[in-house]
Amino acid sequence: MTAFDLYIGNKNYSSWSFRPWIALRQKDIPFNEHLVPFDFENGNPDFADFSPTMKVPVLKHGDLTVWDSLAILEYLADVHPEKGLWPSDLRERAWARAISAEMHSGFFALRSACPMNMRRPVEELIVGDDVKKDVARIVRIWTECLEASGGPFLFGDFTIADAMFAPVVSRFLTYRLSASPAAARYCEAVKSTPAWQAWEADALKETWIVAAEEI
Ligand SMILES: N[C@@H](CCC(=O)N[C@@H](CS)C(=O)NCC(=O)O)C(=O)O
Repeated sequence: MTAFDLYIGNKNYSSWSFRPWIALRQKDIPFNEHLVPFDFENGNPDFADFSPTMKVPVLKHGDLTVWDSLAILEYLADVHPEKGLWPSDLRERAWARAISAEMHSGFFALRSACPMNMRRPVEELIVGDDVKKDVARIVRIWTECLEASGGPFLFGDFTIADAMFAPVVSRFLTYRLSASPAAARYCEAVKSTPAWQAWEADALKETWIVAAEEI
């Protein structure tokens, strides 16, 4: 089969890149990784070589280019139906898609106040009401899914929904955003995956600093 080539940004900060990467690794789908670091001032002109939007992640599969993290994950699910990237049950799949879309198009307060930054020492961050509202909604999503599925992941086994929320898990842990025991158990389950551990080990070795993400 034609190889997948995944273009990503800095592992410490690139929350969107983390989503397809963790899904590919967690589902044992082989791929070639191309890490192209951001240029913090002006954007990296090298992104023009592979990305129609000058953003990452981008997936290349033969002569096909797919950009946008959720579109990449959908494509991987289409190419590898046997990998269980979406839940097999119709109703669960609908729910998984709904929460993935909600994640993809929302939670702006959380995203801007609490950037993904795996190197940042773990320390509680005092956040405003808008972030608290996002956190409460996410905890509710996770709790409802975990109660219905029994865990350890949102729909039992690891799916695209977990990949979509992996960067949020990172933020919850780094900034100690929730005291919910269900959220803590879920964060631990995602963080314990071999795929997370491999990404984080690489992120911790990076030395690039994006000042805007260091809050
Ligand atoms: N909706 C897009 C967002 C992609 C995105 O914003 N990527 C950021 C990195 S996490 C980026 O490439 N930024 C580079 C830049 O803006 O120069 C997706 O889900 O892939």
